Amino acid sequence: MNAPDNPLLVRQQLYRDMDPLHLTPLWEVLHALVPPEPATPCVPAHWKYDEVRPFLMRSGQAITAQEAVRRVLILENPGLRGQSAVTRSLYAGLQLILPGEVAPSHRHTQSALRFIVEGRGAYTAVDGERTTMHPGDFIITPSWTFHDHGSDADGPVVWLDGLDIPIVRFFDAGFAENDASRSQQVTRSEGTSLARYGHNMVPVRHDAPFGATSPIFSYPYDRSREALERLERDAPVDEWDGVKLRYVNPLTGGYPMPTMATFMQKLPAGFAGKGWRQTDGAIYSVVEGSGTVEVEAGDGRWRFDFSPRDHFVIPSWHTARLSSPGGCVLFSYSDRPVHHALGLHKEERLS
Ligand code: 1HN
Repeated sequence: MNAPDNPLLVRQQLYRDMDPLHLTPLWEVLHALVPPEPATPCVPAHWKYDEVRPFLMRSGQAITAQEAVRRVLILENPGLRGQSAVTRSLYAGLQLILPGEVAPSHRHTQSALRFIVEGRGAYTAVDGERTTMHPGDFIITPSWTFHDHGSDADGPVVWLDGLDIPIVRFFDAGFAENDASRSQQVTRSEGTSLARYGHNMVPVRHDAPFGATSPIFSYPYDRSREALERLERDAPVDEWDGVKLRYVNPLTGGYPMPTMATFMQKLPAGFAGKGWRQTDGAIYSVVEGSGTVEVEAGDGRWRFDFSPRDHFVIPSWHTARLSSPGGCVLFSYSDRPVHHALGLHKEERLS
C-alpha cells in the first residue's frame, strides 16, 4: 500500500498539514471529552495535622503575615500539583496568624470560607464588622467584600480557607484590589449580622447585603454542635451520613455561597456507614473525634484513619464510606451549588 491508500498515514498527514491553522480532529479525543462517567485527575488525599502543623509553625518563622499578605500552606491535590487546587473546582489552604499580626485588607471576586481549626481570639473583619474566631466556627467572606484578619490571641490561630479560585479562574472572571487602609474601620459592633439574620428572624425591610451570599458571615460552632448532639439523641440517624446538616442562607434557604455548599455532621459512636458517591468532590475538616474513611474508584482503594484537625478530600464519583468507633464531628464543603445550578448533581447511595 502506498501512502495515499493507508488510512493511518492519510490521517497523520492531514493532522500535520492542518496543525498550523490550529485545527485538530475531534475523533481522536471524543471519548476523553465525554467519558461514560466522571473521570477526574483529582485523587483521594489525607493531610494529618500532626504532620502539617510543624511546617505551618516554620512558615510562621519564615515570613510575617504582613509580608505574605496571607500566610497559607496550600493543600494541593497530589493529582493536581502546581495548580493550587484541592479538587478541579476548589482551593483549600491552612492559614496561620500569630499574636499581634495583621493580614491586610483587600477584596476579590473569589468567595472564601474559613473554618477555624486551632486557637481562638483571632478575628476577621468583613464589610466593617469583626467576628472573633473559635474552633469549629464557619465564617464567610462574600465575593468583593473587603476583609482583613488580625490576632489579639496569645497563641497561634489556624484556619482552613476554602475558595472557589479554580471556578473563577475557569471563567477568567477574577478581579482583586487592595484596601486603602491595612485594617478596616469597624462600623458595626460584633454580632450585629448574627442578631439580624441568625435567629430564625430577619429585619422586616431587609435587603440582601451580599447578594447571593448569606448575610450571616459567622456560624458559631456551639450552635451547630448543639443541634447535631440533640438530633443524634432524638432523631433517626442516616445510614450513610450519620447526622448531617447543611448550612443555609437564611434569606433563601439555599446554600450560604453561590459556589460552595458547607455541611457539618456527627457520626455517633460505633457508626459504620454505608457507601455513597456524588458528582461533587468534597473537602473534610475533622473537628472532634477520630474515624476512618474508605474510598474506592475503579481499581483504586484508599483508607485514611483520621484524627482531629486532619483534612481529607473525596473526589467526584469516588465511593466513600465513613466509620467511627468513638464518634466524631466533621465539617465539609463542596461545589454542589454549581452542580445544582447546572443540573449536573448526581448521587448514588449503596445499600
Ligand atoms: C485570600 O484572600 C485569603 O483573605 C486566603 O484570607 C487565601 C488564597 C488565594 C487568594 C486570596 C484570605 C487566599 C486568598
